[in-house]
Amino acid sequence: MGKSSLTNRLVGRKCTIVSDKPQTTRRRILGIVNRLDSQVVLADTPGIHAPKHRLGAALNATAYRSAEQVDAILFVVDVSHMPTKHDKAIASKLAERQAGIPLVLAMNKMDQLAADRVEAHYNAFLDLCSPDKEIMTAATKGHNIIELHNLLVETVPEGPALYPQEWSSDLEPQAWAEEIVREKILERTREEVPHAIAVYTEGFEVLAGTAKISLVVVVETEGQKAIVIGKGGRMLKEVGSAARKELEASFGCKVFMELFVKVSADWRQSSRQLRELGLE
Ligand SMILES: Nc1nc2c(ncn2[C@@H]2O[C@H](COP(=O)(O)OP(=O)(O)OP(=O)(O)O)[C@@H](O)[C@H]2O)c(=O)[nH]1
Ligand SMILES: [Mg+2]
Repeated sequence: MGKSSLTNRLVGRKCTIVSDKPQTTRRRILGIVNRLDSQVVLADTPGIHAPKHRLGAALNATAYRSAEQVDAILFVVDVSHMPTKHDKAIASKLAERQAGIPLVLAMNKMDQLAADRVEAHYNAFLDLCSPDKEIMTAATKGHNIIELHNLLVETVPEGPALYPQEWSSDLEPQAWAEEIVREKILERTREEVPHAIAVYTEGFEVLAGTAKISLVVVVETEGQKAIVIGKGGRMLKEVGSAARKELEASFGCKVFMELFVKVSADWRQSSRQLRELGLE
């Protein structure tokens, strides 16, 4: 769909992870867009979907909760196809939003839309949700990002800046480490595996200019554990090395990382475990 890709583009740096697997975003992450004369705070959310587990229901709840007490809602759709049943369901929920909250529609993936389909798809999405403002975007190509930013600035009421100018996100370093490790696993796994993974921090300390991070990768079965570890530990090593490099660049210090894999059957169905992982 492109919510996180658009967030990163608008912020101008990576503050939320992106992958080609559905349900990549699991928590609300603020992306703070600072310009000389404005600050726009975006709340990137999980994608609303038909849940298969307690985790999915929790993700939907996070998304809907994030749409409360906001100055505007940015509804991101994939304009490369006509509105789906799913888009319709979200639109009817959005129609029940609190009175006075403007709706901005971002019709993303315009790069995938055939020229002779533009009018039909554009009109279908406008009819679907009657937005206050709309724009077509291509997050991956950076099309219409400045225009979308301007539209948001025009739409939300003026107020004092909520965060320091140098902030671009509200994530703590250890939460960012968890997200980056999960991203590196998402890039390397398929089918059920990406969905069955969660990452949490066991230790995080900065000593003499080095961040020492211990992270646990939770999976649901022994089979998934074997996949994540890989032959002779190769996969886990690759994940750790890619994550470490990226975190060193983002933290600006040396990173020493330890990764452990733990099987926890049915964690996605367990209210207690979802709460412990900060997902419910
Ligand atoms: N062609 C094309 N692909 C895009 C565009 N925007 C996003 N993508 C791709 O779509 C996939 C999903 O993008 P995300 O930004 O993670 O989407 P999301 O809405 O945050 O997804 P969830 O967090 O899983 O709900 C990634 O593979 C992106 O590279 C776009 O404008 N055009
Ligand atoms: Mg996302």
